Amino acid sequence: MTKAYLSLGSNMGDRAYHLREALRLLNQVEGIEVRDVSPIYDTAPIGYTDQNAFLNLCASVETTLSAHDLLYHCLDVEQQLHRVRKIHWGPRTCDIDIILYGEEQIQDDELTVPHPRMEERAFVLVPLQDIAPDAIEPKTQRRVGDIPVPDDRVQRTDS
Ligand code: PH2
Ligand code: MG
Ligand code: MG
Repeated sequence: MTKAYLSLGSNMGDRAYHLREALRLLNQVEGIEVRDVSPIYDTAPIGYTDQNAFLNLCASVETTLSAHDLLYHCLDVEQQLHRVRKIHWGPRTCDIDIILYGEEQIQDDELTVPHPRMEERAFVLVPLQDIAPDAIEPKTQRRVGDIPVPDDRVQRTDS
């Protein structure tokens, strides 16, 4: 069993529904158990700023899957939610990124873990610190709770 941390984001349609549905679908996968789920944050878009605000959360999962098989299922759940998106002719509705996979460091064509931009993104760090302040970021061996959070707008919602 490995504990992994995922970042989920949505900025299209019923954003909270997409996040909840993604967690439900992930939890249905054999070998993935969703454990802790952070509060949902309303966050300003980072990178491409000409798009709607996101809802973001982080979730921990216990998994018997390899990191690459976990990634496969994250992309598959995105795909299942993309189908809904296609019906609405909208852009993508749900992004699921692996932030940490145990304390492993992975770098290949498909996957980089820890997520290479996790420290630049308040929308990842703030919810991650909610559920995993004592998790270790293996590159620097720091506690997640000790990583300084960038000053982006993230606003906790009631959900
Ligand atoms: N995801 C991105 C790019 N920018 N900004 C916010 N606030 N939240 C996201 O999840 C996000 C983003 C690419 O995956
Ligand atoms: Mg992403
Ligand atoms: Mg992604």
